Amino acid sequence: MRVIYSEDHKLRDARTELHAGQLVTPFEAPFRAEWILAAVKQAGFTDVVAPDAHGLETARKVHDPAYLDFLATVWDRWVAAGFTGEAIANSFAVRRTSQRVPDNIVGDRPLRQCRRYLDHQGLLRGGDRFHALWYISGADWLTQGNRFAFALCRPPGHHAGIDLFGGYCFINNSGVAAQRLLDSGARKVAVLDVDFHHGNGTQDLFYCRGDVFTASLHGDPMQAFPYFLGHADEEGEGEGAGANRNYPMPPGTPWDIWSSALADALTRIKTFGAEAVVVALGVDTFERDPISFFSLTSDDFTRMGAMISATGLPVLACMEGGYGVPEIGLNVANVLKGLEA
Ligand code: OKP
Ligand code: ZN
Repeated sequence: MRVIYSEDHKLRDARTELHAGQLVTPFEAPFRAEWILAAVKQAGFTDVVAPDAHGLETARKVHDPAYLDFLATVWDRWVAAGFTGEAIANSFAVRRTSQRVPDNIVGDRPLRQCRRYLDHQGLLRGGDRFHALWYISGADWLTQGNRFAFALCRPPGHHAGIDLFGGYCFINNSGVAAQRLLDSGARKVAVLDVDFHHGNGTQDLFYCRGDVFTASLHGDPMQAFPYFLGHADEEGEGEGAGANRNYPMPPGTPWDIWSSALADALTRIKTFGAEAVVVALGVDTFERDPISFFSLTSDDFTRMGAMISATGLPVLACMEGGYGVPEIGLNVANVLKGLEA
């Protein structure tokens, strides 16, 4: 198991999050990666290397280049407009409004589009803009013939769509990694999203494509973020028809129910003909996660890794969610153990 990690994740350190009507300390914060790294090392995964610096070429194939330009410049434009707080959406392009993009940064298209998530989200400031996509070097580790890699990246990525950010995510790490595998010779790959939240961004990236199978197991969007996508009848379109699968599940969902959804997703990934699996690895399905409502135990994460491993496919796990409690480290380490068992 190659573990990929860089201290640069600490550049992403938002000040506030609007949660339940109050500005709170963000759930998605640097301590997460530090706790996870410590637990993973303690569990014996000591092959930890820094990611290679990557440009935006691969990201441009899954994100709108204009969106990437927006990310690259938004903070400077925000400051130039005289604002000192975090860049946050506070005006909404709702139904029956003009789709013209205003010149003012507050009305720029992606800043506007993020509002559909109704999620307070500080924007990238400086050097933290694109480092998370460096972790796609985990894909290259597989391409070189290795079976397992773990990209210990943050911020997470699976809510970032073609030209949208939200839910702590800006660049879709797993999606860019999947693209990288294709560019390196794989004909078909899968992104398996086991984070508690629906991988709406990843679904958006590949919804009309036939070369990437996307599957997401998550809290029912009728009751859980991101609310507006993730239903079972979203199956892909055009070339991508049949290549997206959603498994929305209710509060309290325990391992036996969750794992039958996983078994179904894995069967479909094999039938699809994926040559590798990128796992969008959130451990916020844990029973004591502070912002989620499933009931997985720490031992269940070992079982999860073992089930994924039984496909026989190469696996790149990309870190997504998992919050607040010390067990996030143990739970990630358990998935890695299950993969290698
Ligand atoms: C990101 B990942 C609390 C409301 C919900 C967004 C949750 C994003 C989860 N402030 N905010 O999928 O773990
Ligand atoms: Zn999540």
